[in-house]
Amino acid sequence: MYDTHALRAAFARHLSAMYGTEVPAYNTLVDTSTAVNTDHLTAHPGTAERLGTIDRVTAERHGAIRVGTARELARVAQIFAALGMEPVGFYDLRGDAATSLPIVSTAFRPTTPEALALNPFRVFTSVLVTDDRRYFDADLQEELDAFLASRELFPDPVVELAAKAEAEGGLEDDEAERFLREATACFELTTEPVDRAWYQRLAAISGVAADIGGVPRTHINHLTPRVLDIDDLYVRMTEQGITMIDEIQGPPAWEGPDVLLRQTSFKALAERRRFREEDGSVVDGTLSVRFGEVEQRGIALTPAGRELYDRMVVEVDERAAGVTPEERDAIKKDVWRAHLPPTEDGLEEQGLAFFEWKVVDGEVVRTPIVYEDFLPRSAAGIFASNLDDAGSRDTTLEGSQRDEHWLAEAMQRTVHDPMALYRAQSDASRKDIDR
Ligand code: OOG
Ligand code: NI
Repeated sequence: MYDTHALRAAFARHLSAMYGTEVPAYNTLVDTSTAVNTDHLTAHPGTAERLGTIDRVTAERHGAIRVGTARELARVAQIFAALGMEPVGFYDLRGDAATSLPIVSTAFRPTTPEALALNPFRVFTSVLVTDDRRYFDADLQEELDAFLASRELFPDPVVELAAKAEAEGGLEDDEAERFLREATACFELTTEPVDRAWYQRLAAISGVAADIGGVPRTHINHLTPRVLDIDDLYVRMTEQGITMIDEIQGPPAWEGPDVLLRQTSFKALAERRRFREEDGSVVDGTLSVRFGEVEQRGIALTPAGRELYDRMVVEVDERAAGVTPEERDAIKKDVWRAHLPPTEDGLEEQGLAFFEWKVVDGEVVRTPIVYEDFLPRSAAGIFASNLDDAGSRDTTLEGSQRDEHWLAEAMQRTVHDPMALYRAQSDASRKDIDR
């Protein structure tokens, strides 16, 4: 019998094995991440595991997928529910970024500290907004909706098994193995030909729209290991000849506590795909849409801390317009030192970060709560830096309405508020020590 948590851990392993055969640079990234973590633990035995045990961090991955419709989103939500992964948070990546990103997103992940400790696998999941007139006019929307309605990303048998697993809290061995095989296959790169003209029409608007609506199947876009020292990882990947994007997204490296999430990535090599030409012939070609990403996680910030973070990002933007990535990083550090307390005590005193309390050997010990979610700004940056083309859109038109209620309605599931989850974890730990 595989219970929910065993299914999630096994699914993460299956996906990792599959993705490693599709994108060999991913294996290099995982090996390098493991080496960084081992070395970091050796160098800092007292503090390295403060934000997660080495076993959890080494096994930790997040994936990213992109779907086209509310129905596809609901079906993938059912698959994730079988794995104990629930939708958390609403991210709207339309509008503000320089790159055309006609999507909204959520993250499927375990929601309790116990489940996260057993296996923290999460998937950042984006859904195309086909009725957003800034990107798609009425005719194109109609064609796009018809294309999306004609495909089936998640076949009935796998969705039905997922529903059974959710209802029963797991599956017997043979069904579990079938489910894992079939669910993993849903995210394999297809060999079905891509209609080149259709793909290119969408790519002119948005590379992400083409990756979602220009192809007959979906695929895992990236699978991200977690490291304890992303700066070290960046150097080691560069030394191995892998060209990283020129920035680490999110907070800078500094002497104070790590908060939220730092991420960086590299462009995957062009991948072989088959294309159908306008004359009906099928030819070999390449597409470059998948990439490698890595992350370092920090402390979860309270709403006040998050507001401060957002203000610091604005200040960095104002001061760093037109400068080199190195100068931008130095400015980030400056801004951090000017605004953020340099210690966990300071973060707690000012109510900026979430902590929990435990009794260890009769003493009350405070530990930080790790940030388990994503950052819209960093996500937009990761999308943008891995697209060849910014695409196009008409910003004079009104965007269409999307929010967490739309997501919840589409999936018929609760979309959790990340802040409420951290708050509940913190409050529960206080109650335990008060008793
Ligand atoms: C998702 C990009 C965002 C992250 O870690 O912020 C992301 C995608 O490329 O589909 O993965
Ligand atoms: Ni990612």
